[in-house]
Amino acid sequence: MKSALKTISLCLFMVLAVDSHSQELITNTFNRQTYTLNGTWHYIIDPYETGYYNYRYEPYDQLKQSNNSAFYNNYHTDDRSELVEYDFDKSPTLRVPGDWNSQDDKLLYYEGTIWYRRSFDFTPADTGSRLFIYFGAVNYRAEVYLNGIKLGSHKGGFTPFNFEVTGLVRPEDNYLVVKADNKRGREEVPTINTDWWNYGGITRDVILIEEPSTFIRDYQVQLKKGSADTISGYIILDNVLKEEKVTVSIPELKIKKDVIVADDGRTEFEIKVRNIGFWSPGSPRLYDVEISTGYQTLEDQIGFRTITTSGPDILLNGQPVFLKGISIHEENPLRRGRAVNEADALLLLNWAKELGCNYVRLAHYPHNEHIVRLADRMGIMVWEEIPVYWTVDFANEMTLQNARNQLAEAITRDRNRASIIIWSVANETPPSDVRNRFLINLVNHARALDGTRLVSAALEKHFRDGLNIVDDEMGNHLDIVAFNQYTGWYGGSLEDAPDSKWDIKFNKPVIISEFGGGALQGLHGTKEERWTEEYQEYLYQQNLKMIERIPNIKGTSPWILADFRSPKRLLPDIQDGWNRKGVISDNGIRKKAFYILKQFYDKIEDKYE
Ligand code: GCB
Repeated sequence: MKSALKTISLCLFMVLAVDSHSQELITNTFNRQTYTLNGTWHYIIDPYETGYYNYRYEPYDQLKQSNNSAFYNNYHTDDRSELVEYDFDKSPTLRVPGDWNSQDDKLLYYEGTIWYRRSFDFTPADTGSRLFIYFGAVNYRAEVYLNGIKLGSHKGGFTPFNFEVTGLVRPEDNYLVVKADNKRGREEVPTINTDWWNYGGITRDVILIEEPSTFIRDYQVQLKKGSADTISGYIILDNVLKEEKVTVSIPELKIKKDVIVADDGRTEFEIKVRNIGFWSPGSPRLYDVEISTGYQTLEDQIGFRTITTSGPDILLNGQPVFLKGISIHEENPLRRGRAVNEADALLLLNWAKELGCNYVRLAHYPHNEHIVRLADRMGIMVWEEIPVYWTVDFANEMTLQNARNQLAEAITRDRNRASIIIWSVANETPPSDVRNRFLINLVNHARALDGTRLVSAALEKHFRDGLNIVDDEMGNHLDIVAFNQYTGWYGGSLEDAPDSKWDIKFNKPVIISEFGGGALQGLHGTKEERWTEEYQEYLYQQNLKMIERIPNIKGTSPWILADFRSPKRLLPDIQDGWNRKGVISDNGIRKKAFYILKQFYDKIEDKYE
């Protein structure tokens, strides 16, 4: 077996198929017939992309595809069309899912290409099945090959993608190869400048999905916008050859509705319901929903709630709600790496619960599906965001298309999660016409993909003539006016904070999407001394006094739940590569500010507890 593997692994670059981008996303992989490809994968560090480009810097993929292309006709002194100088079997291994930076010391700062390979045997349960390989996420760019055949590529480090592999999988000795490349790029999303660690690799689950030849690929089953008694949505079947009957049932609500899917594969439906038990933080009720065809029954666990605004109020199921939140990065500070599984999600959301939160801001990119499914079950409302962060290349059409694609992949994956109440399209982007055009495009895209949720973005405030002003043009286009402000950390006096004056130009709900300051856990001093827990504690006291008085304030998500790694944080003995604004330290210890925030939340009455 070992030698056979070696021989086939040498055929890695025998690319037979045309490069294609990833295909239509399969949703609800949690309830499908799947086989994990997680585990240990061999890896090769390839900073010069030697496995991808030949000595004329021509991609092997393209050489193999087009033997009369400019590539092929380039002058070659000898035949170097296949790489032989590598050996996966003798190479070390990494855990998948997982970032590479935290698994091998020499990869801590690595940004570039790593090749991964996993071998597997597989026999489908049914011989007529279709097979797909699904990646929860690869940061940032993935090129994927199965048994030497290029399946395609994907760009965007935080969203899922899949490829059909029907007919390519054999009973034994399959080898799946991924080129993961986390090089940053000026025109990418995010761009080169971020305040978080650029964790590389196959950071989320990899699975093989087995489906019948015609299958339920995607659907939405949610309360219709503006209605508390009509469930509406759509169903998409893949490979519809004739009209098909599909049944949507919610046994607990005694719903059983037949719909017909025509041969374009898609149908929309509406179902009247009575006595629905709404999802809320105090009662995170999920119903078993079944969608069935003649060949398949797909289950999901779905909560039903409405989320709307009315003037300055956010209404959950028609009742005003205050968002008691905290911002979270997708990182387990205790393991010092990307959060990758349900245990990591539970650690983070349990901390948020302990703080008294009913809401989290999952910053600054879509987190893994484990955490949003857990938020559904734990009753925590969620702000989900795409990494349009700071200064992406707003004038660039490709950058916009990339952001739109990441937004679509996030919404497609999560549109049935009751916990998600807000799609955020950006964080702290500098206002200009070209930026407005970019963001308005994303706002419209989000609304077109999912009209049932609120759309926002974390904006900024500015200070003029003794006034804090929020007048970003985007405020006119968003459902919620959210902005970050760092009074007492990046300027502004803490002493005067409670009396600060605010001029917010929009009659909409206001969320302070970030505030905070850094403290090294265990460092003590006076409240005037930066980096001490006492300074951070005072900063929270004063900011919360200020926030209470901000007109139309309907929630906040301070920065941030836990200290997180950031290459921008250079101060020796204090930061050492960590952003220290966590209310919990990198060893899980609550700082003093944690208790100030908790007290503040505990005293806000909440109808939903
Ligand atoms: C911000 C950013 C966040 C940073 C934070 C900070 O405004 O949105 O990503 O980490 O400030 O700590 O400066």
